[in-house]
Amino acid sequence: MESKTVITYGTFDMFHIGHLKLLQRAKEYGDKLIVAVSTDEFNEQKGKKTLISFAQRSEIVANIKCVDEVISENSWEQKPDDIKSYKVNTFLMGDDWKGKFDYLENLCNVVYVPRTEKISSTQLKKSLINFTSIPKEDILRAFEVIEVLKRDFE
Ligand code: C2G
Repeated sequence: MESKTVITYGTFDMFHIGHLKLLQRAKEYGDKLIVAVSTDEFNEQKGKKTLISFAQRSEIVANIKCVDEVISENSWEQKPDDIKSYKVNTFLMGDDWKGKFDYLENLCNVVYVPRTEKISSTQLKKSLINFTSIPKEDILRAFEVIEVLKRDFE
């Protein structure tokens, strides 16, 4: 039976369950999943700040069980060439991109799947920032309380 190749693109910063579910859904559309990970330079073009470097984001994605190959995403324009050179049958993205890549329909199937709710790298970064906004003395006080509790339970 002819093998079917699926491709998807993304930053995959602070890898989380939403990214994993997306990749697992993508793999349902074929037997080879290629993931194009946005480079740090391309993320600058996208105006996207990332915490984790391209090298680490690529290594994490490459080690996800359902991922067969990782390539770099360096530009918006590379998708048609990638689809042709990798003989892609299906291009898949989360539905926050719905409609944005329909122009690829003359090259392969274009599929948008529902995003996973209540999780995003942006939200994770925001909660990290909120933590830094807690007054230092409150954090120190919390550590004092923990010390007392530890003594009580020894
Ligand atoms: N995603 C998801 N659920 C979330 C978060 C993300 O399904 N809670 C999906 C997105 O819809 C996308 C993929 O996971 O399909 C990667 O998301 P990002 O890392 O945010 O990728 P993005 O910055 O949108 O880059 O050329 C396309 C761009 O490179 C996509």
